[in-house]
Amino acid sequence: MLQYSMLYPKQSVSRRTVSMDGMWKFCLDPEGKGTENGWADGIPQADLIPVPASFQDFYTDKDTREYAGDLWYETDVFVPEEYAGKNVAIRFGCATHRAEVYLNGVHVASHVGGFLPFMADITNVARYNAVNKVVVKINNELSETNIPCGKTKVLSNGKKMNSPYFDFFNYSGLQRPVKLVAYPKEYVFDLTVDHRINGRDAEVSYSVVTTGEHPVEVTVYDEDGREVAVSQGKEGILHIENAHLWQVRNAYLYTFTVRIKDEEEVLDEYSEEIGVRTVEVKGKDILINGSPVYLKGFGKHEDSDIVGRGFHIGVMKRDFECMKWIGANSFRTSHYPYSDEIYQMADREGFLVIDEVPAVGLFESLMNFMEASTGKKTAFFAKDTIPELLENHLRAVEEMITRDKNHACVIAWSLLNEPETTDEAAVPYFEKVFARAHELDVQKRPRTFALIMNSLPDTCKCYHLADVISMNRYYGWYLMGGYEMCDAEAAFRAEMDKWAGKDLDRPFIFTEYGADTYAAEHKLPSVMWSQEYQKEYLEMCHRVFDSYDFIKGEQVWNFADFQTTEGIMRVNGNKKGIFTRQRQPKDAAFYFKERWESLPLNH
Ligand code: GCB
Repeated sequence: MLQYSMLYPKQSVSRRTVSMDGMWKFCLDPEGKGTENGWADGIPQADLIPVPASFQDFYTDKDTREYAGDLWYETDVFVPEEYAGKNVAIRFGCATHRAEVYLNGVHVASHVGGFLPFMADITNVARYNAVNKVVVKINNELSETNIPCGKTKVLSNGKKMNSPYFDFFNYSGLQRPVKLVAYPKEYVFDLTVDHRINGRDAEVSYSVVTTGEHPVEVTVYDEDGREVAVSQGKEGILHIENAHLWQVRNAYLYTFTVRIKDEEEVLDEYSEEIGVRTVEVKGKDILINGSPVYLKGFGKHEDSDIVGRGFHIGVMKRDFECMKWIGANSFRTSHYPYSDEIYQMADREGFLVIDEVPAVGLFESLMNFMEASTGKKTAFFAKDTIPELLENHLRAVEEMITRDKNHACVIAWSLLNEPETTDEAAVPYFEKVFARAHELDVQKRPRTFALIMNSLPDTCKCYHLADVISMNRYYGWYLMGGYEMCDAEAAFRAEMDKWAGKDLDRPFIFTEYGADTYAAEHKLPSVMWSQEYQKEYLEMCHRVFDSYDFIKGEQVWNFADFQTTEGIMRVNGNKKGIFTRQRQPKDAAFYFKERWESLPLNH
């Protein structure tokens, strides 16, 4: 079990949260000497920078944007008198990729992994009714022992540089909201729910973990605030009569309130909005509430102008509006778990989410999208970095599932993106990750991983572990692009025929397919990179998808253009977006709107 609660910070009769977002002090530490120079007590010559945000795109010099190493943040936080006697903590939405936290010079937390929240307990270190100094040391270097994988090299001028084994910019820093939280000594540490539908009624089994022995009561309220079910005890079953189910793009959220009581006194109260629904894979179908669905949507990124990977509530809103307009019903949180608020919104809007752990780059290559198709092998899972990598990977799986398990929107766990699967050494690694996810999730949601181009029916050693087979395929782009499109289609069909021949009786979805497209480029007849080519390419892929009855979803790559490392393969970023980075439609968006609005739910 994790040392801190992953429940989203909420206000209640017993809980307080205060946003710590705003301008923080900031400085880089290229020499890595901050700790020995006493920066935990306060950082020198500090600039001011917004939190939450990635630090990279504010500055106008390249050394800062490309910086790899330690970076320090500092702010003051006032801890009110009324918090004395409670648990007090600082909750970081994330710190990318590893962090050390100090309060008034005292070390209060360490965390490895850049895309999941953690709490720094400051109860015994905080000065009450006073201003306290918070200092966070972050390191953004990539390695093969932490996810996402990459390496850090040193240039001839002595500066370090990150070389990701993945195709998104290594944005980092305090990229998500930070909150000061106060909650009682005896508190609700965790809540887990699982749903069963019984005719018109629903049975929700629940379990609550608290830090004490006082009795627990769980009450369910409908959207009008009416009490519809109540149960006593840390474990039990809530019976909801005539339940409003959470449906795809037609959400209904009940409020589950957990109270720890001492007679009539409420010691702690915690509420979560929960949709009642079931998820299951049966034969070739993905069933939501017993009915098959076809996934229509995107691989996404948390990525936008200026704030980089920083959570921005306005960007989130715009993204959901674009996805609703185009007729999507789903997205994958490629290639890392997103900010909590995005799942809350997906719950509210009825979107289906494939939740992905940041296990990307488990294939040693700077351009795996190219090299995978050449059959390159890197023996990644035979390296001696694997035990430490696995430990970090398993912890990220635990943090993700613990945080996201109650979200109705989360219908599957994606446990890796495009790992090397052609080597037997991958198998034991995969088995451990898949087993852990199964053990942690009481809802036993389907587990998957995104298969890279060289993970073929006759080369992939790991697909048998996936409950849903997720394919990333680029026939007609990285392979046989342009006028060779007819051969691309033939090769694509030949691969799909082989999969069909395996008779796996399992759903397949496309988690990636796409063509880089420059929004300003038009050409008749088409050429690669033009808007016309993107559409022809997509039409070809859809012809293939529509030919196989076991294909149960299409999530195009990508929702929007996004920033990557610079290089000859990328024109200031990846341009496979159906929307531009500013969230305006390319021509393909109108084509998708037409297709998705006319596809039946069970295509
Ligand atoms: C992939 C990766 C994704 C890349 C994409 C591309 O296979 O999973 O991160 O951005 O290809 O566009 O090459």
